[in-house]
Amino acid sequence: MSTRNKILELFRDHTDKYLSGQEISRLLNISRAAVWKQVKTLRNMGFEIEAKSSQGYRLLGASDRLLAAEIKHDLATSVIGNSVVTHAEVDSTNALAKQVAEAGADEGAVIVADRQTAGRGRLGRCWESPPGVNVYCSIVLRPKIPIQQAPQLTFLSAVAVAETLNEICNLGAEVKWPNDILVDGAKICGLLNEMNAETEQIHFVVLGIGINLNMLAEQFPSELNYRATSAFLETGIVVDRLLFLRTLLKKIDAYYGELLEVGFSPIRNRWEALCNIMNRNIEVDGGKSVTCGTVVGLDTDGALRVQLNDGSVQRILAGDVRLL
Ligand code: BT5
Repeated sequence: MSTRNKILELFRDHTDKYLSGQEISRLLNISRAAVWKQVKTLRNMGFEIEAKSSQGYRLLGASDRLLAAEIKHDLATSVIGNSVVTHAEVDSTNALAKQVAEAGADEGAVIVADRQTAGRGRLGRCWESPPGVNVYCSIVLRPKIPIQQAPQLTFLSAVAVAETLNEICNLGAEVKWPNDILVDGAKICGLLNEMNAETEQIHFVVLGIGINLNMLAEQFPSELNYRATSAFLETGIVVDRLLFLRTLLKKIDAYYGELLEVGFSPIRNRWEALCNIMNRNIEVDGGKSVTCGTVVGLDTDGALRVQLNDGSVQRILAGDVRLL
């Protein structure tokens, strides 16, 4: 952890009293000049730090910039967020998470960026990632589950994001098979889960999550081929990104533990309850063929189960779903 984050953690742990420069320098084994320099930087970052002569410093208010120490503080998760790294700017949090996973990062490592310069969607598409408004994060997992079950993690993250949007932002978010979260039909979140595995063993999975929280209409690219939205555009209320991300990480942690312990059923039930196409007539364009039928559920490998007119049930593994 950087010196700055260590100081921040000390402040967070002692909001009820002043910490003198001398005390901080002793606790962290740094010079008093270094303490002063870091306090100045934290103030520039938006932290309100009171200085009282002969008593010391005290944290009054937190900045909205997502910082590792703030995210980790009292997070009380068992796996997710064991390590958290935040960046002002990266090309893609998924790319970085894959690098750290390949270098041996522990399960639960979280990479967060304020801005992405090359945020990635599926199939080489881009994810628009302006600074200061949204959440872009990637989580490294090393689940001991069969490879065929890896898609369960996409549904797990979809449920966690939709529930967090509904709880924190009071939205009626729905999940769209396989990897989108929608509000009134407009995309508010995209998930990009990438796996590194061989034959029967998963080395790691990176859960990539991009959520539009405070994004303004003019920050969306004009050439979007479908409707997109943000929590702010839906409610007119600015979302506390830190509170949102911490709630989301706790939820993912709880659901991940549950998945490993009791299996996919509880996640599947929650996903089906949040899914806007359950028991409805749809058309799936799979590229080569189009399937029409009624959605009857989700399989353990993430396939969508669609009942055809003749009563048989077909498993859809990929394609674009349209409501009829
Ligand atoms: C996705 O792809 O929806 C997955 C997006 C995952 C983004 C996260 S952010 C953190 C992590 N690090 C990364 O580099 N990526 C992940 P897909 O279903 O292919 O949708 C991409 C399409 O969504 C684009 O082609 C645009 O049409 C549209 N789009 C781009 N930016 C958007 C935004 N901010 N909000 C809504 N739609 C967007």
